[in-house]
Amino acid sequence: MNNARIAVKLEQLADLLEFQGSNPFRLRAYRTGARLIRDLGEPVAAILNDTERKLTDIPGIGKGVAEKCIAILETGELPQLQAILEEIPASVLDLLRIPGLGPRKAAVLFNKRNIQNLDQLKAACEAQEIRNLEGFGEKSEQTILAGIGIAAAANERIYWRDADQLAGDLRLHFSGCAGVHQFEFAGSYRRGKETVGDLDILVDSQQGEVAMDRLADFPELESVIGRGKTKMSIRLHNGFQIDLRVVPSESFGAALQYFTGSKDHNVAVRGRAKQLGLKVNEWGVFREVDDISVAGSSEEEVYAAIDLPWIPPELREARTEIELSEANQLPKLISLSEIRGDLHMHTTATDGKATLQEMITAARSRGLEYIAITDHSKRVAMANGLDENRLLQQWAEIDEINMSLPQGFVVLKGIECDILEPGGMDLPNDVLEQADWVLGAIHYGQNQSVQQITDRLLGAIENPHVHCIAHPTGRLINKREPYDVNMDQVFAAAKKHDKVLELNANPARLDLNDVYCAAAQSAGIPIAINTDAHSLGGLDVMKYGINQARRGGLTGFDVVNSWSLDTFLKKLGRVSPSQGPRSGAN
Ligand code: DGT
Ligand code: CA
Ligand code: CA
Repeated sequence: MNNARIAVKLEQLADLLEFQGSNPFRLRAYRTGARLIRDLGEPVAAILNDTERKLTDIPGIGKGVAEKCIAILETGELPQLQAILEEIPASVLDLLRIPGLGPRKAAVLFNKRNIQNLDQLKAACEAQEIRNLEGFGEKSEQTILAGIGIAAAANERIYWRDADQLAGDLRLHFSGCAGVHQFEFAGSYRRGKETVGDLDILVDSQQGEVAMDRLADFPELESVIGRGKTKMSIRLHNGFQIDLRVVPSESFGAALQYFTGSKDHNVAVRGRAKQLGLKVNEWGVFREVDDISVAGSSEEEVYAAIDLPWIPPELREARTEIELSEANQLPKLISLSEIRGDLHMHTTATDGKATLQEMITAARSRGLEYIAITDHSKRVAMANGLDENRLLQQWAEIDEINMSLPQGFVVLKGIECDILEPGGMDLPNDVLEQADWVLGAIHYGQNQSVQQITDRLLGAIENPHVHCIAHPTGRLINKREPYDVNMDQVFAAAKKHDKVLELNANPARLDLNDVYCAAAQSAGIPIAINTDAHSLGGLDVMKYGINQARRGGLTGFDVVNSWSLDTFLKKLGRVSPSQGPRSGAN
């Protein structure tokens, strides 16, 4: 039982209780507990098995949540959740995923119209049966129909972060499995895609039965979908699918290439092979004339057989990678170890869970050389956003801390300043100009017209004191569409005014997306990959941003927080748009 699965059960319980109209205070405890458990650096079981420690020692985890964790670990189930699911079908949870619907309205749909799932809701909207319910109207029908797509996708695809956790569990489960010489994940997971539809495992073994038996023993298994001589598919308790394929060593590279995809990339690979008189499939690369194998055991071999340098999986989307590879101009993709700074994070001054000092200590222990503290500005009253006085006070505190820090670590004075609904910044220029680093961000009025949203962003970019736009499109993967915004104009303005755009590394945001990262790169707009941490654990999401950056083809040259502090500071001094160290093409 991993932490993610415990967290999911707590979240489901909270959702269903909310659906039933329960006390919000109790729900918040479950949701907070779920988040803390998900972000825990070790399995819950390890803490429970340790006589020296208690779950309730973790700030934010109370007795109720701790008892539920114990029940889940002991029985695999949560009795209270089971009881509710006797009355309400689990499919109503899908209704809650529709942006803007919320548990209360979903409850009306269920109680008054017996709507239990997305298909029924879609049909009812199309038949215009919803508009007459209390609290609903014609507009709600349209909003719901638009949101059903997001809810359905959320049902089918999980965040890369969650796939990664599952992949870790599977890898561990297969460790020491007899006869398994190589074990790799392929598919969208290996390509680092922001969401993953299913996990594809590839095993190099002569004993397929043994490997498949091992998969059949995976604790999260719900059912076996199919099992043959060399392949097997299973479904997990949470509905997620795992595919396993067993191949011999001499085909392992070809199979890894084939099942990593993407489909379109493979079409391009096969087309190129054909021109060379070769045939590529999951078993190897073969000469068309006599079917003799020329490659297969490694991916490098497979690409070499069609006269190409190996292509990193993140780029295999049939965009520009074949041409770049052909010209030997594949970018040297950014890696986590190149990151030196983190330019977006919160503290307890606003909605962060850790103090300024704790964030600094945590950032230092993660090997960073500089960070910017960027709490919210006052417009975000819900998060206790900072007004001028509190901000200046925080900056004074940072000045003092900087003087006591050893060489090699610097805290920059920043702010995540709201871009107000009518346009303009939430804090006056004479305050912003004292900052080292100003993020402009939209949190309100996200449903405005394309013209309004675009003008607000352009206004922020044109403001001489704003350095960077945070989460530029505002999307939340599987939860909220991006703003209606003209990104061509945003890119043009960022270029003209020499501004940075953020790639927010939160696994639910990953905003800019991969395609926009590539567009920014070709426009010469630098990117800051930031964690937007609201807790100490929040600093660890950088790796998800790195995935997305790699998919966008970014190198250290493109990413400002991979630069040395000196180079980055020169950039802030607006010396010139391209002061970064050129890591160049390899
Ligand atoms: P996902 O699972 O929806 O996130 O995306 P993928 O890319 O992992 O897709 P998946 O799991 O259906 O298949 C993994 C890879 O295997 C895919 O990227 C290409 C390859 N593949 C799978 N089925 C076929 C097929 O029928 N034809 C071809 N050419 N390739 C396939
Ligand atoms: Ca897949
Ligand atoms: Ca698959």
